Order: sequence, then C-alpha cells, then structure tokens
Amino acid sequence: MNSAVAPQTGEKPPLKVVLCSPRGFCAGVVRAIDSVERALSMYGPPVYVRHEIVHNRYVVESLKAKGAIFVEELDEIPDTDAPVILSAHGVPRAVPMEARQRNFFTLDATCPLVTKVHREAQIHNKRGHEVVLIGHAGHPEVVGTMGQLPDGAVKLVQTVADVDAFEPKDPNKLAYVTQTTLSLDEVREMVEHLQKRFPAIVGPHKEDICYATTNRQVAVKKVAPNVDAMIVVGATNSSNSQRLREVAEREGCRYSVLMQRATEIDWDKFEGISSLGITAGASAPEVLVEEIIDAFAARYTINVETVQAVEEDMFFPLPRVLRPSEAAE
Ligand code: 0O3
Ligand code: SF4
Repeated sequence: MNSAVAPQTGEKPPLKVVLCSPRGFCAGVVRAIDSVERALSMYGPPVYVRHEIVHNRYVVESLKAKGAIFVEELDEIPDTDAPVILSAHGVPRAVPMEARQRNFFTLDATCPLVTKVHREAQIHNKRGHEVVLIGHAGHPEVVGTMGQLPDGAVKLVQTVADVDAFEPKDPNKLAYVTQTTLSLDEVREMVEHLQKRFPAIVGPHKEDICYATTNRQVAVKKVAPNVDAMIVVGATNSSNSQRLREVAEREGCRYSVLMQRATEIDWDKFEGISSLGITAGASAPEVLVEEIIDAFAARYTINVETVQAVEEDMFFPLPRVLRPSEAAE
C-alpha cells in the first residue's frame, strides 16, 4: 500500500527524525539558479537554458513557470537576443563556440569548481600528460570535462577494474582529474590503484570532489549507522544525490532511498521504524525536505534533531553581467 492519506485512527507512534547538516543546495547550485532568476528579471522572458540548470524537476518547473525555456542542445533555440544560460554541470568547448557562431548572448552558470577541473585537464594536456578522468560515462559534467580536450585525449575510467585494465601511452606522462560529485571512498580506491600502477601520475593537490559533495557524504556517514532508514531528497539523474544514497547503504542503514517528493514515499517500507535520517542532494530545495518531514509528521509524533558534521559558508558570485552593481554601472 502506498496511500498518500495518513491514517486518522489511534495514537501516532513516536519517530526520531535526524536531519543531516549540511544538506541541500551548494554554492554552485545557488549561483546557477540565481543566474536564471536574475536573467529573467533583468532581461525579461524568455531566457533559454541549455540542459536542466540543476538536476531537480521542482527547480526546473519553477523556472519554467517564470519564463525559462529548457533545451538539451543549442540547435533547439531559434535565432534570438534572449540570454542563453549554460547549466551548472559545464559544457564541452564546442558549445560556447557554437553559441558564438550564432551570436547568442551566453551566460555561463557552470560551477566554478567544475571550471577548475576543466582548467586542470587543459593544463595537464598542455604539459604533454595523457589525462585520465574518473567519472560516470554520459553524465553531462563528464561530457563537459572530456570536451575540454580534443577527441580521444581524455581516457574515462569508471571502476577499479577500468583502472587495472588501463594501458597508458606513457606511464611517466600521466595525470588524473575527477568528476566533482563522486563517492569519496570509491574515488580514493581508484586513485590508490592508479598511483600504485603508475607512481609518476600527477593529480589535484587534494581532490576534485568538491567541498559540498564531501560535506554531505561526511554528514550521512555520521547519521546513517544510527537510524532505521534514510531518505535522500534528490533526483535519479543527480549524481551527488545518488552517491549519498549509496553512502548511507554502505554505512549499514537498512533502508536507504532517493526520492523527489513526499508522494513517492512507500509507507510499507518504513513500517516499524523508530528513527529516520534525512538529507538532500546539492540540487534539492529545502522546501522538499520540509514536505517530506510534514508527511511523516502526519503519521508519527516526530521529534526532529540535527546532526551537524561541518559548517559551510561557501559563496560564489554571479556571472559578472548579472551582478547588481555591474548592471548599475
Ligand atoms: O552532477 P550532479 O548530477 O550531482 O548535478 P546536480 O544534481 O544538478 O547537482 C549540482 C552539482 C553540479 C552542478 C555538478 O557538480
Ligand atoms: Fe559546484 Fe560542488 Fe555544487 Fe557541483 S556540487 S555545483 S561542484 S559546489
């Protein structure tokens, strides 16, 4: 049974709800969504957005309602003076080139931490290093990072088995970069294998997995072993959200599930629980966390506490032309 209506009879059982902190929007997502909002208010609708600005249906639908038009490729956009915004995940170099050819007014909402990885790949390439990218095939960030270099210049590895099977052109001229939203533990293992096989390999000072991905996983690790179930609020195409669900599962949580809305709650799966952890991916708005808490509050007497793993105060300024002070000049 997956009834959306809470039963009205009897006393509500107690439920401890443990909120992971940090959770939800990261600085790159805030910047990307604000870019679309700001472009809409400065230039008026329509504003075109290439790819979901962030991987969240609620966010996309809200922006659509305000006049944003989402496309997957630039060739879906008619000739226009309207702003064309590139999503937070980054794009191959061919995309801004095509935008220039078509005289689009392009606004790049790529997260600065994704752009940093693009730069790393370009520098390694310039120095004559073959670049290994740790990431997931087909994900837009991976497509964007691979597309910083000529075809075939980046070797994608997705698993430890891929690393072990990889034959470089020259093991002494090798570098690696990673997708920003992967599992810290999985990447660490893959990097260890790379370093063991190719001791001369060069890589990022720390790692390319960003602060937000790291902090959300650290918080889940604190909470997941101590709760009966864990909900990750996020979309199935959201890499960082999927990783949070996996981390909770690996930490021994009996039931770890990804969902976007309260209507997706399968109540049978939560039967008999006395504690529930909740987190949210970097692209999931807090209002959806609240909606899910409210759904549990209708069936349980909830007692909400927060486990804070790390404090966050990261902020990325908007693209220059969208900054209020710049517009006034
Ligand atoms: O990359 P991911 O699928 O996690 O993207 P989301 O869910 O839109 O979250 C924002 C993260 C991002 C733009 C890339 O780092
Ligand atoms: Fe940027 Fe990290 Fe957020 Fe991605 S998850 S948008 S890399 S801060």
